[in-house]
Amino acid sequence: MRTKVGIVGAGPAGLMLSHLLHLHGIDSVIVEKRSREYVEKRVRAGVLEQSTVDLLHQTGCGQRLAVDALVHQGIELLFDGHTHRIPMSELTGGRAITIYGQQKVVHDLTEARLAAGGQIYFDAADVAVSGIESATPRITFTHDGRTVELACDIVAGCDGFHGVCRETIPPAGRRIHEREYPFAWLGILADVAPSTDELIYAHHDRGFALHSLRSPEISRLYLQVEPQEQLTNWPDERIWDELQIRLAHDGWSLKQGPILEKSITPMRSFVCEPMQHGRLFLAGDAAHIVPPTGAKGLNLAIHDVYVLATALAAWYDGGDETLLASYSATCLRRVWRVQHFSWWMTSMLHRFPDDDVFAQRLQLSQLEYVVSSSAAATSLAENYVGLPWD
Ligand code: FAS
Ligand code: PHB
Repeated sequence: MRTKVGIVGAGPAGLMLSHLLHLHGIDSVIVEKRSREYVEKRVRAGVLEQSTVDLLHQTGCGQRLAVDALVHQGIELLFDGHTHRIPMSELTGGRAITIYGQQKVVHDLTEARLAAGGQIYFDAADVAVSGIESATPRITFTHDGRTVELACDIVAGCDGFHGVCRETIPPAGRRIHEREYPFAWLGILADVAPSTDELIYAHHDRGFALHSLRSPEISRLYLQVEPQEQLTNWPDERIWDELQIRLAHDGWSLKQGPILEKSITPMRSFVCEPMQHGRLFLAGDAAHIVPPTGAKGLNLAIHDVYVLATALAAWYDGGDETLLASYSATCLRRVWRVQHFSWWMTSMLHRFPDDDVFAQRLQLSQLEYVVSSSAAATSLAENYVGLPWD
């Protein structure tokens, strides 16, 4: 088999890249190790930046989003028992966030690709990438019992943090920068109407908590837990009890309901530099991981593939290689801005086990400053809604 761009991974990065390439008239094939059902059911991100939403609409994938999504113009910070609203749209000239589950983004993009005749090999096994330093890299895999060899001009590694593509870059050709945080997030999806109109980020002595949502009927909530915590230690009752304590504030109550899904996500910051090697280009979680406190992972993946698709179009249309050559540098500028913002939000809101009173006073002082200074609130707001793309 042969295609122009072989894409490993059918998550948001791989699907959006294939969709954008199609709009540029560039053929691609996606190779995904999981089933379509598994990929579309994975509960993950929920907050879309303004630029991500704009791209979905501009490229014809925003129909369901326009109906089902919730547009939010602010978030709440809760500390010392009081909430403080950050009026983000007011501070950023009207930019907003949109609440729309990652599963729906993946479903909409999968539908769009298949409707346009896109080729996605789900349930691919033994996926391997080779020849990335040659002009004809290959992706080999097993599908329906057959071994398939896919010859490409370009391989896009969109296979997430645990994928195989990053490791095909020779160790001498890549530098890893990372931070492990001394906590994880326990996330739940609950069949209960949200108890808030906008997201509440809570700083508490017992640890961070977040009240997010998915729809007027479904709530999404998170708790900071120990880094190696096991779900078996967290029966539903204990989860709700802890959320009640950490989210409590005057004149407000948290509604509880059946928990539909729960998971624990470790917290890390991770960057692979550079994000390209020969004919291999990494995008999304294959190249970088951010702590979800800034709601950035999915949005950063979309920006990567927007840059890559634009660079590939310039190369195929006119032989201009400059954008491809600067792909990694272009993406890393935003990656490090988003890494810093995600680290800053995480450092300000979480309980660090070895923090002394001095450190806790610094956190509270930072929070007080952010909610009382227009300049500080604007800095949080413009990063949270997403800085405009270059
Ligand atoms: P993805 O991991 O989504 O997709 C990679 C795809 O590649 C997967 O479908 C995988 O099956 C496939 N793959 C892997 N290895 C392969 C191989 N060898 N061959 C073929 N295919 C292979 N971000 C937020 O903004 N907010 C959140 O609340 C949030 N919560 C998260 C919770 C969890 C548990 C996790 C793991 C991540 C969370 N994230 C969150 C980050 C997440 O949304 C990612 O940023 C986003 O999925 C990135 O998309 P992709 O880069 O496409 O990677
Ligand atoms: C979510 O709704 O899943 C969500 C919202 C904000 C975050 C992380 C996750 O910072």
